[in-house]
Order: sequence, then structure tokens, then C-alpha cells
Amino acid sequence: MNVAKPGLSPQIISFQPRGDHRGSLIAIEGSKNIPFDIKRVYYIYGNVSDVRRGFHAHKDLRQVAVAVSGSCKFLLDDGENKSVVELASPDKGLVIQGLVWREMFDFSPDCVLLVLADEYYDESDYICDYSEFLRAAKLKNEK
Ligand code: T46
Repeated sequence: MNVAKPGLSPQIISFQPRGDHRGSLIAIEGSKNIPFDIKRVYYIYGNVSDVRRGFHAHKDLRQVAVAVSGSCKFLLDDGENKSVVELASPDKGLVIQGLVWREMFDFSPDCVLLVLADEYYDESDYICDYSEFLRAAKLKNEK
């Protein structure tokens, strides 16, 4: 996992693989090995090469992202600092919470990005305009 600095300090959770001679298994349990109850699960796969996704922040959503297959990168931006995090292992989860702009890129052809969220899908929770995001982040950082 490569973390570009300076920037945010991305929170990474390490999951315990339960391996044996048959292979590996990782269990993710809400409020046990991730810090919230899980209301929604989605996964992103079959990405076209060189595609970049995301380009938004959430007003109030906690998520954990895991590259269960392959790899991809996240750009995280809190309005003041940016970090690039590579997810390349099924036993690492990236916590994405607070007012953070995110972009995902450099998907490997086999990437399956699993995302666990603490809320149901709500279009009104998205901030898709970067200027609006910067204004909201500035207000938040001034508090
Ligand atoms: C995020 C990053 C990491 C749904 O109908 N339900 C859902 O739960 C989600 C997440 C999406 N959708 C629909 C909305 C769009 O029509 O699926 C389509 C693709 O979603 P979107 O363009 O938002 O995908 P990404 O990859 O840009 O962003 C997603 C999440 O939306 C977002 O919350 O943090 O992954």
C-alpha cells in the first residue's frame, strides 16, 4: 500500500484472513471489525481502462472500501490536504468518512472494489460540484 504525502492520513483497517489449506476467508462484521453497522453493500467491477470515477464528496456517510480482487487507487481530498492510497489487497479496508472528495483511478482489469456503507443510497447526500465542496470544507474547517 502506497500513501502519498503530504496529505490526509488515510485510515486503513487490516482484516484477519482465516486461511487454511483450502484458501482464504475474510469476514467483515458491522461494528466489530469495521466502525459502523452496515446498511448497504455495493461493488464496482469491469472498469474500462483509464477510467476515473467518484468526483464527489458525501455530506454524511461512512464507508469502508476493499479491493477484494486486483487493485485501484483513491485520491482523497479534505479541501486542504490530499492523499493517494492504493488498495491492492483483500485484507485492507480504506475508511472514507467526513467531508472528503474522492476519485478512484488506475483500476486493474480484474479489480473488484467492494464498498460497505452505513447508510442507504441517497442521491441528496452527494456533493458533485468541486467548488461547492471546497466552500463546505472551508466552513467545516473554520468551526
Ligand atoms: C463512493 C464511491 C467510492 C445506486 O443506485 N446505488 C448505490 O448504492 C450506488 C453507490 C450507486 N447507485 C447508482 C447511481 C449511479 O447511477 O449507480 C450508478 C453509479 O454510481 P456512481 O456514479 O455514484 O459511482 P462512483 O463510482 O462514482 O461512486 C461510488 C459511490 O456512489 C460513492 O458513494 O463513495 O463509489
